[in-house]
Amino acid sequence: MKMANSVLAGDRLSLSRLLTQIENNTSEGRQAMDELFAYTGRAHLIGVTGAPGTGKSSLVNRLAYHFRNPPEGKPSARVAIVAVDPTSPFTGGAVLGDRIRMRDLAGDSGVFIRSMATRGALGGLASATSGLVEVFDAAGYDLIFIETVGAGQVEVDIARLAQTTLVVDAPGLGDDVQAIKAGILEIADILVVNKADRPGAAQTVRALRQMLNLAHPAPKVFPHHGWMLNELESSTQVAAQQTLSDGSGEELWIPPIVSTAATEGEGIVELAAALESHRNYLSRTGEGLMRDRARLVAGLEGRIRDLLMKRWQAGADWEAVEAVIDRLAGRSITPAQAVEMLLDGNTPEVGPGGSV
Ligand SMILES: Nc1nc2c(ncn2[C@@H]2O[C@H](COP(=O)(O)OP(=O)(O)OP(=O)(O)O)[C@@H](O)[C@H]2O)c(=O)[nH]1
Ligand SMILES: [Mg+2]
Repeated sequence: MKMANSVLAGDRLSLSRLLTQIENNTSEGRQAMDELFAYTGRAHLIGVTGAPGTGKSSLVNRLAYHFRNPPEGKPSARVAIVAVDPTSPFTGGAVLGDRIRMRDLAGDSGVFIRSMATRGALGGLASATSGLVEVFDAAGYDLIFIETVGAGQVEVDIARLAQTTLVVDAPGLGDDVQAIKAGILEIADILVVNKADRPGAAQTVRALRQMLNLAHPAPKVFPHHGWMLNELESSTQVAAQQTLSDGSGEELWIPPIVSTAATEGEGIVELAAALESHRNYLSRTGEGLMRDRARLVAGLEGRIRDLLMKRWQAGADWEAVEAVIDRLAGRSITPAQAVEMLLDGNTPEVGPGGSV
């Protein structure tokens, strides 16, 4: 059977092989992705980012377990986890020790965990991640967690893949991390203060709330975010408090701050409720469709850039190209003029020193 068909049929070995093909950017992998594309667009893509060691993997483990074993009356979701360039290996849950029987997760056929090292992604990390996510989506995983470390351009690019982005913070990080945080705060849909069992957690919540207030200065926004785990009476309250109107009838999403202690399993129900609430917001307001379009357009633009470059390279007269580069290096033409000459065959009228 073709790889794409086996993946659709739920074969884990084929899925695993296809993921490797995509990481290696092979033509076989690209072909399978084309065949799978029509089956994508159904999963909830959740980015999880934050400084090293804040507890992202522990939280994802807990959330995966929660959605696999939901409270009565709710269907259990299939969960995929992509850990991008983890600084510590994703163990499938061993970090949690015996508290949560992670063997239940590791041996669960409804969970698939994949780690990807930066060096493993030949076609670029963001595009490889996007490929893996698409395959999981087509394979019928309902929730796909994408874990990344840090706050660089790669994390921001990867966050663009996600429909919901969790930014994970923890008490006791240094000032350099505080600076990083300002950058990732902008991409946060939900803020998590993990390690709430540690001293300083309340202070971390306060600091985040202050940064949020700077981002959302409207005074009436104030009471709507920043509630902590202990202030939550029930998970339904999470759903009720997260959006407000900006007065124009448009619904705004205010990132909630959720306190958790992943190792204890505290706050996981509330965090899961916040995730569902954000997903409901995305579908209710049409924002989800907009994000999906934006993601597809970004991918499209990348492909167009690549293809146009290849076409131009294939048709280029390399001697002429060398000659233009010589003039550029000699400062007798500008980069803009060089591009014009190479793409349109135009000769600039006057060079910067009048020496064309
Ligand atoms: N006290 C406490 N420790 C925690 C909590 N959550 C995670 N940890 C510990 O923090 C350490 C890092 O946890 P991870 O889940 O690996 O953190 P991470 O953010 O995925 O780490 P990287 O992927 O390496 O950036 C582990 O030793 C965890 O046991 C928590 O809520 N409280
Ligand atoms: Mg991790």
